[in-house]
Amino acid sequence: MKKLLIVLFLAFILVGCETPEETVPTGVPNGLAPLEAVEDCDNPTLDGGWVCIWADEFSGDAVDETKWNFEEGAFGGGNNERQYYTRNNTAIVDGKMVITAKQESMGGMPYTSSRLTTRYKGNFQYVRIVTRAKMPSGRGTWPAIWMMPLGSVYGGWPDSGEIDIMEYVGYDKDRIHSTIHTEKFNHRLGTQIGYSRIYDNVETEFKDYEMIWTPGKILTFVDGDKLGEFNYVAELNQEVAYNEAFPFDQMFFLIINLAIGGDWGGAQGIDNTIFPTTFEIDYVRVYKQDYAKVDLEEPTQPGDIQVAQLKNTIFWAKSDDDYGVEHYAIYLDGRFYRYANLNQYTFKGLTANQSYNIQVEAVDFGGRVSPLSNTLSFTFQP
Ligand SMILES: [Ca+2]
Ligand SMILES: [Ca+2]
Repeated sequence: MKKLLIVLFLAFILVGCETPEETVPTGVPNGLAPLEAVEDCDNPTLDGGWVCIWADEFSGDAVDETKWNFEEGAFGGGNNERQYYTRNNTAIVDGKMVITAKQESMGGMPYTSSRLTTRYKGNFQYVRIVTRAKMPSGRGTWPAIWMMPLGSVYGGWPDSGEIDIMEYVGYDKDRIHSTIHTEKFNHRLGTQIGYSRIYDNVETEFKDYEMIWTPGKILTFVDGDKLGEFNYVAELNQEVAYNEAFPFDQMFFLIINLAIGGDWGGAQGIDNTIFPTTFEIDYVRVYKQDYAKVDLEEPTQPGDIQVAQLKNTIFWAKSDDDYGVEHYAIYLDGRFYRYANLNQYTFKGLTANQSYNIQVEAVDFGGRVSPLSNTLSFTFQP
């Protein structure tokens, strides 16, 4: 039997040597293949191993409906907005997508405009999005480039999160806003979840509006200047489940719209002399980091597992990694139990009043695994 195994093993090695491309596609343990940039992206790679996986340069004659959906109707965006959204108000002009807001009655609303999404056509997680846009002008305009969750795994808005890469309300000239919405992030902790800053000439010049989203962290930028930073910090979130603080571990899709009026955009009324006004987008490029090339070191040992204030919940110090931790594996009495996306976990359905020895290890995107953490003795509360 032993001899047969050795023969089989040698045969395997020989086969492996003959076709190395097929049997060993990359150097990472989980076999991720290197990313290929899409052909229709004018800037296919960015420093840091970012590869363009989805893009629209708006270079055709019409909106590419293999990439975009129009959301049409008088639904008011949930904010009492005053526009009727129709596809008629969007055109591709000179390499740009132009959304025009007009003063005209349609479907019971006094204005028309457009709203487009990439839902089911461009769904993303842990990406870098670079858009280039020029804001409309005037009191009553409310353009935005933002993201909503593809599935509502943590519940309806805002429980599953919303990422506002940029928003602009025309009555507050040149002030760009960047915000996240979650169930409890701001209320419980008093931490700021929105940022805003004045950038010159946003209504007359195109600027890059950008987001870099990695596990537990979202950064936003205007022309490379960091505007927003949103982090998941388990130590500060002991009283709430991670998803109530930071539900950004799921697929999201992109939305681009120009609202008119509404609770925020219309807070100082609508100036009817501004119409028509346009929101112009030069490009949208979505990048993913090529883990097969940049995620090369194993994560450090997770540290300091502790019992949180939230019932039957533990948290631990994040592991460091050259890219980031995709998930943590939780062990109960030495056996694998479940994965956690962030550095907090709530146990359910264990035996009441029983004590368990808990350890955690970090796993990165390349499949490299950290050393196991220290052991916490944890008693499940009924
Ligand atoms: Ca373009
Ligand atoms: Ca790594």
